[in-house]
Amino acid sequence: MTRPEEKSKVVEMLRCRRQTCKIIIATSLIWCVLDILLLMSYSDCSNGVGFGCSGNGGGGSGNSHNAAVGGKKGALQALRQIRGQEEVEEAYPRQKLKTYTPAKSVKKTKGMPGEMGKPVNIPKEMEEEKKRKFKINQFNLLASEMISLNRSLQDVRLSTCKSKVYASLLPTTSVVIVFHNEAWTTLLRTIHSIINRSPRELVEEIILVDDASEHDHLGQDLEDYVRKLPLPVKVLRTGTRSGLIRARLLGAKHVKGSVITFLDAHCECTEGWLEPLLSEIAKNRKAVVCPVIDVISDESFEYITASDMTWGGFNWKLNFRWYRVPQREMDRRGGDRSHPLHTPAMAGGLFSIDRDYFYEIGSYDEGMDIWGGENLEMSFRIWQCGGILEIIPCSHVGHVFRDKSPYTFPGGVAKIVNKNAARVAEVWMDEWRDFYYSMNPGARNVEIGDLSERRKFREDMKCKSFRWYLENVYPESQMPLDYFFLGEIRNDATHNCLDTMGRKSGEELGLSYCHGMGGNQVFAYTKRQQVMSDDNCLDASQPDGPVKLVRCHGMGGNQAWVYNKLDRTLRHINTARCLTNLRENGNPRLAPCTGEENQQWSMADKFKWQADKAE
Ligand SMILES: [Mn+2]
Repeated sequence: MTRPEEKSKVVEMLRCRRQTCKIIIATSLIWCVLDILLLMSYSDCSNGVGFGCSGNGGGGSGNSHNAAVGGKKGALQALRQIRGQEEVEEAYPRQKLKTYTPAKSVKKTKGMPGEMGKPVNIPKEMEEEKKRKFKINQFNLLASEMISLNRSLQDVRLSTCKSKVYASLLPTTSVVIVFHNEAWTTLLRTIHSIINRSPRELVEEIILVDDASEHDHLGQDLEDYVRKLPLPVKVLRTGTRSGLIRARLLGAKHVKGSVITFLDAHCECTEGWLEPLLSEIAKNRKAVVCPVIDVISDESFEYITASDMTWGGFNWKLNFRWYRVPQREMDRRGGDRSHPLHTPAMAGGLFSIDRDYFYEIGSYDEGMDIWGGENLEMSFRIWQCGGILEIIPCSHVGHVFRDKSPYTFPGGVAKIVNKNAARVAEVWMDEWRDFYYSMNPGARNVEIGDLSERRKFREDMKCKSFRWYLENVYPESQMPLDYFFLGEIRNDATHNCLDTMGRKSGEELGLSYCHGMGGNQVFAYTKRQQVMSDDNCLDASQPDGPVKLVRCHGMGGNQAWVYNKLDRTLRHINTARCLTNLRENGNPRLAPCTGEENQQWSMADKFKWQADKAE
């Protein structure tokens, strides 16, 4: 290159740079102006005087979003969209974001069974074959085989979801699917539904992790099949049975996308499932997000939409359960059902998480085996260590739920699940661990392994207490925040103990020989004057009627009791009667308070420990 040429090049570069500077300054100015406008319109309306406030005084700041009216509304909406994109670009460097085109709807294939998510009916003459095949995976394999791998589904989203606009640039994801002896058709339908219903640009790859399957079709056949798919699909193999956690960690290690999406191997992703998940993470990389998990019937493979009004919780046994979303959370979302829902816990099979955040927040507890408890462990960890856990109501993924697990657990299911849950309790639940142990005394004796690493993580990350979690994330929990007592309630006359006898909500409270083993004989007496056993409370509706176990409502009323430490009576407030052991081995009932021995209940034993703090 000669000198003059070089010089003109330099001049051109300078001009170019000046041009860039001008653009940068101009855009900054524009943003400044927009920011001021935004700040003004979002300024606190609680005093009713902010710009854009409706001016009716005590409207509360919650109304500020609705306060903007008329032409300004549209302008604001546009601003919000730009704002949304800005937020995304703060969390992710521009080069990691991709523009994308939403996937087209999957068209109905005429004549194929199960199209549009309809149930499949097996003809009578195939009943035998159906039964035989059901045993292989514990779902109707024959039905699954009759359905197209590209089956069409209804668009199950709320109408407000369909019109939502997401940022035009989003981070990419890798989908990690772990399987063990999965059926060919369910696994492939999962993969096809991802390919069919995700914006192509946003799925970096699908990573299949085979956890030591024994079925032939999951070997070379699978690798040959996925090679021909229009998306990169990797097949990794653990070699020996490693369990869900270690298999997922292996998959995660190979992820190239910015976000990891974990899915089960028998799912169907629905229209628009991916964008709302990625969008939420793009706005806040510490958000761990789950789709609404719809039900694919294990009997007919019908696609059944699940309620967006349920969230994840757990009981004293640390079983994950779906419960109704409380009004408190509806209010926080301004009554908008399409708005992300803060959930205390996740089911664990299906979720998306920023890849780097997955490791920052402690990935998984590798001391856990096979399956079970890891979802609660992760839920507590996310909340207590500064993340948020959400269900995104605009994202729906179907999952085949089964009554019975088709897998074998080395050493037995109970042993593994007890060990995993005990690790959760020991590391994350502080004093509330005793609810788990008293309900599940067998867990006290399991070998739980070394906890030092996980405890150190909790300390290093300065994670919050379980009390904080119960107060702020899950006030509706079955585990009471403040309680005076946890343990058996013994009658002084007969030395029998209150016993749920394993009965369900609506059934009568029992009484039986005190065995000292916890479980059905464990009750908590709470600051809210409840006598609880797991999610049921002692409940009496008439002065002479039975005392029942009824799902705790936390509203006092029929479930309010006062325990008197001095005369040791347990008095039902509404009826002013006392819990009485009328005759040996009969169910305890209410009777006028006499102070006799058959109304004296002792709550004093080794479990009593939170009394001082609660009083
Ligand atoms: Mn599953």
